[in-house]
Formats: sequence, C-alpha cells, structure tokens
Amino acid sequence: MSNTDRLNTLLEEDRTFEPPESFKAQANFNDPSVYERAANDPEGYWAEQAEYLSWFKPYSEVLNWNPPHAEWFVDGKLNAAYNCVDRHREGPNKNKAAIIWEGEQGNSQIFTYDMLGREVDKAAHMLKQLGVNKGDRVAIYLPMIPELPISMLACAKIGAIHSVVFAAYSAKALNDRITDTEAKLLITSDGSRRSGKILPLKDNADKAVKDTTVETTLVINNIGPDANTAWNKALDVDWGTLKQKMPTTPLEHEEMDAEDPLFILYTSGTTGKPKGIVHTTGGYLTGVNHSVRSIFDLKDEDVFWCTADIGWVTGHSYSVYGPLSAGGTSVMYEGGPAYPERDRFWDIVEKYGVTIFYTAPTSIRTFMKWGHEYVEKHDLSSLRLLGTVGEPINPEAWMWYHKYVGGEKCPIVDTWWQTENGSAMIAPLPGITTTKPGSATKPAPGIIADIFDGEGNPVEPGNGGYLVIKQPWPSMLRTVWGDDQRFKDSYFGDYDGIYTSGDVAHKDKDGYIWILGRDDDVINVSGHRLGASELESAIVSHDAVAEAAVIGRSDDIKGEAITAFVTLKERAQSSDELHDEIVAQIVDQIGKIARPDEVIFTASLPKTSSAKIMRRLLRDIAEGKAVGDTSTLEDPSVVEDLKEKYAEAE
Ligand code: 6R9
Repeated sequence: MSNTDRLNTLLEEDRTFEPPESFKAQANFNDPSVYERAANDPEGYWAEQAEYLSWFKPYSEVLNWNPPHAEWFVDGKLNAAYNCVDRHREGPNKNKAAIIWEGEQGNSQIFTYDMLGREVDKAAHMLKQLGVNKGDRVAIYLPMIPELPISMLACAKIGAIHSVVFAAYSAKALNDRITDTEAKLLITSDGSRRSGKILPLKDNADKAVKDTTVETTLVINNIGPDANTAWNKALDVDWGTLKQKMPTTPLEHEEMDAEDPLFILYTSGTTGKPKGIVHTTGGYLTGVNHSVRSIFDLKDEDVFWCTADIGWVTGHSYSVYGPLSAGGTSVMYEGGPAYPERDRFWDIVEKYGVTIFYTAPTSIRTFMKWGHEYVEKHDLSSLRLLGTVGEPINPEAWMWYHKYVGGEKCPIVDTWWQTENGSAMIAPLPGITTTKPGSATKPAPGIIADIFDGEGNPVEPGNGGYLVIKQPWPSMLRTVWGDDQRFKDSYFGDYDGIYTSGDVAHKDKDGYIWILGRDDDVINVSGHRLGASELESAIVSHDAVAEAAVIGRSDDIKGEAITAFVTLKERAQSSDELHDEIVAQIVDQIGKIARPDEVIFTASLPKTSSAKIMRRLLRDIAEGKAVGDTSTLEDPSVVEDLKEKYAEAE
C-alpha cells in the first residue's frame, strides 16, 4: 500500500481498545504519570532504569551529549553476559528456563540459566583459545540454534564485538560484512534445516572467508553427514571437539566500559553499501531491559516468544538481550511456520505455554490468508500480550490478531523502532495506553519523538511529516562502524542534534502516531530492510545490463514486493535466460530475501532533467495507478513504453 493509500485507510480508523482491567491491575507499568515524569527529566528516568542492571562500577555521569555523539552512563563498568546469564545463576532463577529451543523436527532443548551459563563459559574459553580478545570482532553466521545466542553471549563475556549475519544472506553479503568489520573469527554451522530442506551455510562460509582477515572458522555440527560439508584443515575447527577440551571452570567477565561496543549489526540505507550499526554495552542493555519490563510487561513467570530471526535486530533485542537481562524465559524455533502444518506456531505456543508473543505483520497476514482454523486447533489461553514489529500493520490484520490469536483479551503492542534505535521507541504501555488498530500510539517513556514538517517544525495534530527523535536515548546507535561521517550525514544531517528516522508518519487529533512507511529508497519486504541501491548494484554488475532501478510495490502479504526495471546494453537481447541470470545474480550477491518478484526489461528509465531516476513513477506503474505529475520528466514518452512492458511481464 502506498503511503497515501495507507493514510486514507488510517484516517477512517476509529476503533479504540482500553487495557483490560485485569491486565492493568497486574502490569509492571500502570501509573500514567510515568510519561510526565520521564518527559520532565529523561536523564533521571534513564538513570532509574539503569539500576535494573548490575554494574561492577557505578557511572559518574548519566549522559554526555556532544551532538550527534552521546555517551551514556559515563565511566560505568558492566558486562552484558553477566547481566543476561551469570547474575541469574546466583539467585532464585538459577534453575529457571532461560532458553527453550525447538527444532523443525520437533526435537527440543531447554537451557536453565545455570546450564546456559556453563555453555557460555565453554564457548568463551573456546574464543580465548582461538586468540579472540577484548575488542576483536567475531562474525556469526548461524541458523536459529542455541549456539547462536551462546556465541553472542560468549563474545560479550570476553568483550569481543559480535556481528551476526542473517543465515539467509549470501556468501557475498557475508564476505562484505566480514571485510568491513575485519573479523578474526567466523562461527558457522554445517547447515540449517528450513521447511524440510537443508541450507548449505558452510559452503557459503567457505566462499565468504576467502581473502579476509578471518583466521579460524568455528563450525557447529548441526545437520551431520547429510550436510556433506567440505573441511578445510587450515581454517576449520570443529566446535564439538574443541568444546570437549575446554575447562569446566567459569571464566572471568571482562569488565566493559558502558560505552564499549557490544555488537555491530548491518542494515540497509538509502545509498551505498549496508551500514554497520554500532551498539554499546550500558546504553543498549538499559534500553532493551527497560522495554521488556515496560512495553512487554515481562514478569518472572512469563514465557516470551519473539519469532524474529536473531540475525535481525529484533531477535538480538527480544530473543536474547532483552528477556535474558530481565531473567525471563525466551523461546527459539529453528524452522518454518508451515512445517509440517500451518499450525506450527500455535502448536509451539500451546506446548510451552507462551504468554507473550511478538511477530511481524507479514506473518499475521499470512496466517490470516491460511485461515483461523489453524489457530483454533490449539489452546492459546496462556497468551496474555501480543506484539508486532517491522512494518506498519493494517487495521484488519490487527483486528484478526486481536480476535483469533489474542482471544479478544490480550492487549497488542505495535512497536515502532529500527536497527539504529536498539529497542522499541514508539509503542503503547499495555497497562496504560488505549490502543488504536494500526497505530504504534506514543513514544515510550524517556523517548522524545515528534513529527516535523519540511521546515523542521513539529506538525499540528491532524498532519503528517518526518518522524524524528529530538533527544538522545540510551540504546541509540553510536556510530556507523568505520564511517562516522556517514553516521552524521545519515541520521543527523537534516536538523542539528535531532535524529531523522527516514520514516514518514501522521499525527492524529489525540497525538497518536501512525507510521506510514519509508521516505527513501529503502524497501521493506516482510519486515526486512533492503536498500534499492544495493539491489541495483547487484543487477548492474551483470555484463548485459546498462542500468537498473528497483522499487518496492505494495503487496498484500509481504508489505512490499520487489520490482526491478532494467535497461540492457546495446548488444544485449532480453530473454528468459537473461531474466533468470539477473535474478540469480541478486540472490547470489545479497541472498534469497532480495529475490525480485518481477524483472522488467525496458528501453529507458524515467529520469528528471537532472538525471535522477523517478522511482515514485515506477512505483505507480507497478501498482497500476494513474501516473502522477510527469512534467519534470526528460522524456515523457518513456511512461507509455514502461506501462506496456509492465503489462506484458505480468
Ligand atoms: C525493528 C526493525 C526499521 C524500519 C522502520 C520502519 C519499519 C518497524 C514498525 C515499522 C511501522 C512498526 N517499522 N517497526 N513501521 N510500524 N511497528 O524492524 O528494524 O529492520 O531496522 O527496520 O521498519 O520503516 O524504519 P529494521
């Protein structure tokens, strides 16, 4: 749906949902004055929140703000693995489930905090043995297996910076990220099972480490002989064999500075290659910990399932660091939602008594399409809170989620945030906020956000504009790895000291925020961010291609689907083979998530007289809409030609 269409739908939405009395009564946050208190003194509020972490040494100053550089909890010392694992081993949660893991075949493993701690210690010993030290970067390319969070926490324990790369990314994408971080070690597995198939992770890893700084590939045996992996004696070390040789004694935590990086995670931007977003130890952990207690109302007896892959920021914050820092139980599933049947998620919810369930609108729309009978096959009465993230949710999907999954009794938290934000920013507090289907509601306490018009003034209720964050917050990115200028230009280039999100949003008469979507050429496919420019450069690296323009057109299930418009070099001829080669080129360079839905060959692309490609116009064509103003086009006849080509391709 285009931003305008979405706005029109939203303007008609007038349903509201109060927090149920019973939910309110038990909620961690149920006093509405928290908003005012936090707004009047954000630093004081965040200092209070930081108290929920365990510090080895207290900080001397809450915030040192030199726009756009923030330091939070200056001089404070802590360790993320201590906060997420070991401190819980010392208390009543020692034998509580920290991670409940289920594999696609129905096999499962439960790690108590004490067991998880032992695994993290062993992994940390392995990292040390392999020469990884504080500040070194470790690339992690793993499916959703327990060794993924174990590896992340082991890095955190010794102060190494992890950079997790989503397992569906290609060898080339992995290579780019390894090269950018100059990682010393890569942790991967022989493969992954997904929807009954085996993904060849190790093959990709082997290609990706060529000519990089990686000295060792630590390989987890996840599939076994079926994976058929090649072994490179010079580089590869078997995780299981090395683990057996490790001491059983705990390993001391590295005392990290609050501002020491905890991880780097890559995300797509408007231009150029993906950006390595840097998150720190103290601020990030304070942000995620605060949000699980406030927005997710996490309690000791909860079972929290965030269905996102840990390869994305949502999984970092809400499968690993958020719930574990608060001593919660986190569910992980390695497999597809329709395997063996379309009720697999509901089967998992019932089996483990999941109480808080967090997923993406694209999944909800898929479940809707499959039909509510799959949901109704299961007893979902354990659920008490639902969440969504990743893209705007359409009110109908929200209502379906509320009715069929939440049994009309669970509040829904629609959480807006970004890789760069670290933790949820605009979202209801489920024991306080009245929700409206399709609105992420209001900034969380301590977050000072607004919507600006083109001149940088806050818009009046009833208007829309650019979503900005006016004051620093603890879990904000600190820089772009290796490119601080890009950090400044990308996020603080528009207004002095004010963070620009790149999203456009509408403010309603009650001050509620309705996110409309991106304002730039970032495409959001099923909640995954892809930069148009990354896809375009993958296409133009094909010999036959002269130029390419990639757009996201609205798609009922995925949110956006990718359409590529391609012009060929003079000697080249369009053909089915060439079409397939271009698709393969994208999959090869970026990964399957970037597979275009259409590749359309055209004689020319619509450009302004200043030679800018008019992507908006291409979007209109792909969405079958009346093409807007074409007066700035260099050659208006291009439009008719494109429309014809598009119709033929469909
Ligand atoms: C956490 C995550 C960020 C972009 C963001 C926005 C979109 C995320 C949303 C939402 C509307 C929500 N987005 N949550 N749009 N409502 N609740 O998804 O991070 O992968 O970096 O994507 O996703 O457009 O700018 P990331």
